[in-house]
Amino acid sequence: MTPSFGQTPSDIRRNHALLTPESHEWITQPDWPGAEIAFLISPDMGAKFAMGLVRSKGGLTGIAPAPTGIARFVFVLEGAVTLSTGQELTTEGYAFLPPETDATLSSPAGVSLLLMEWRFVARGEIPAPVFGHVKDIQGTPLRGDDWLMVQKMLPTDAGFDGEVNIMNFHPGASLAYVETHFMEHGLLMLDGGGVYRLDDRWYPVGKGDAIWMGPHVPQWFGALGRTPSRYLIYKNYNRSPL
Ligand code: UGY
Ligand code: MN
Repeated sequence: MTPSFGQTPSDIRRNHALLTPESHEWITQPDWPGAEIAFLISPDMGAKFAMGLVRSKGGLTGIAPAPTGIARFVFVLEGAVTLSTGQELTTEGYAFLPPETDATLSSPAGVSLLLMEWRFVARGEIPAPVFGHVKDIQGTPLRGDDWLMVQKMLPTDAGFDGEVNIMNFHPGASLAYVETHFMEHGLLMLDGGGVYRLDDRWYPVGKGDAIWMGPHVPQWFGALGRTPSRYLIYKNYNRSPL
């Protein structure tokens, strides 16, 4: 292993953070027997949600649902997951498990997952779980730009308090303007790379990098290179700031 001499591209600021893979701290947790978790984003840094990577060499057995009131979103990065409710998720398959969902999660062999959890803000009835696969989702151009296609993994009706999307950029495509909004983001780069502007800083980013964007942080991404870039992005949504 090459010594880092105290350097890392990871950068944790008041309203945003970049978390690069070589700085991840893998821990065990009683709720996830057989797994190691690297929590990358948490309320301790100012976020209202948690995002982590879960990995297991030997598989997972009967991982219990999230605690009361917590919604869980699981995205398979590598391997396969089965739910006690019968669904099987393969690589790039996902599950949204609203609070009080009675589904445990298992994995027959080595697996790697992205995990998002947040305190669910209900409006009317709590929605049913959602299961799907990225390959089955039709993309739509963002603001009419078909070099930037968005795949929405969750329904957009008022029962949902968040969205999780895959953003697909052709090389050279970018967000049309610097966004500023009160909603937060948790992001994982899935492919490609480019430059992410967060607040008044510009970060080179690539596959495996994770980002937290806090409320109102100015944000912009430009995709670089010869191959498309993709990222998964969570956003609290459909709810007023008050
Ligand atoms: O949905 C969004 O707010 C998204 N366009 N933001 C982002 O990619 N940073
Ligand atoms: Mn945004």
